[in-house]
Amino acid sequence: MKERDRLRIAMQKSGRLTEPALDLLQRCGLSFRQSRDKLFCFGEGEPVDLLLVRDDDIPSLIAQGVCDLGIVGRNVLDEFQLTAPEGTTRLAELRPLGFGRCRLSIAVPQEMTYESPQHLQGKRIATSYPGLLGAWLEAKGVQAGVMTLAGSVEIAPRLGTADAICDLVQSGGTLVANQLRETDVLLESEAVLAASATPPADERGDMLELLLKRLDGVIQVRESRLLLLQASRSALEPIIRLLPGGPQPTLLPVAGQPDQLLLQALCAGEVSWRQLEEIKKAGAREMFVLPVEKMLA
Ligand code: PRT
Ligand code: ZN
Repeated sequence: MKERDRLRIAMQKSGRLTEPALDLLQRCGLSFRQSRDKLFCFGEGEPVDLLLVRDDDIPSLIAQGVCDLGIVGRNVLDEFQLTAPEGTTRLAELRPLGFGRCRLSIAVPQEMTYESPQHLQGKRIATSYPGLLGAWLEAKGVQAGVMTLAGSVEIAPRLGTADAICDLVQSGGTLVANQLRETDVLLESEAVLAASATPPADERGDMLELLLKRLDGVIQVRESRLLLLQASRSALEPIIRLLPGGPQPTLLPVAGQPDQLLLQALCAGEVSWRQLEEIKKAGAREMFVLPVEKMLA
C-alpha cells in the first residue's frame, strides 16, 4: 500500500490536548505503535497514522496536505484561518470534541475603568491571537494597538508594555494572580477535529467517513447514562415526565407482579441525585444509573 493511502492525523505531541486526544482515538478503536522519535506513530489494525507535533503547526500541516485531519483547539484553528495568506487551503471544523474547553477573553487591570469595548479605544492590547482580536475589535468599531506576544501575555500590563490583554482563560486563576479581570469573551473554545474543507476523494475519504461515525458514537456514549427503575403502571406517566432528555423509554414486565414494570431509559447526560430523588418521589423503586460503554444505532 502506498503511504498516502493511509489517513494521517496530526495531534499535539505533549500538552493539554495529548492525553484526551489519544484516549478518544483509542475509544474509536484505533491503536498505535509509538516510534522511537515519537513524531510518527504507525496505526495498527486500521490504516490511520498519527503525527505528533506542536499544536500551532497542526492547521498548516492539514492545509499543506501533509495530514488529513487534526485535533486542535478551536482558538488555534480559527486564528490560522484568519491570518493564513490568501490562497491557503480552507479548513473546516468537522466535530467539537468536548475536551480542552476554555475561552478567549479580554482582561484589564482590576483598577481600570471598563464599561464597554469602547474603553479599549487607543489602548495597547497584548495577545497571542492577533487575528481573532483584530476581527473582534473591527466588529466593535474600536481602534486599538495589537501587540503580538508568543507567551506570558498576562504579565504585560504589570510590565507596563500593554494596557489590557486578550488571552485564553479556563478557571480564571491566572487572571486573579495577575490582578486582572475578565471583561469580554471573544470565543468559546474546545478541542475540535479539523480537516481540509474538501475531503479526500480516495480510500482515505472512506476511512474518514468510518472514523466520523465511530466518533459520533463515542461522543454520544460518553455523555449517556442508562437509567433503570421499577414502578407501578399508575405511576409511569409522572415518572416519564421527569426523565432527563433522551429517546422514548422501554417498558418491560416484571415476573410475578402484573402491576409492576421495569423502565429502561437512555439519558443524554448526567443524572443527578436531585433528579433521582424527584423520580423516586413520583413512585419509582430499585433505581440504577449505569454508564454506557458502546452504542451503535
Ligand atoms: O507545545 P505546544 O505549542 O503544542 O503547546 P501549547 O503550550 O501552545 O498548548 P497547551 O498545551 O497549553 O494548550 C493547548 C490547547 O489547550 C490550547 O490551544 C487551548 O485550546 C486549550 N486550553 C484549554 C488551554 C487552556 N485550557 C488554558 N488554560 N490553553 C491554555 N491555557 C492557559 C492560558 O493561556 C493561560 O495562560 O492557561 C492559563 C489560564 O488558565 P486558568 O485556568 O488560570 O484560567
Ligand atoms: Zn502551542
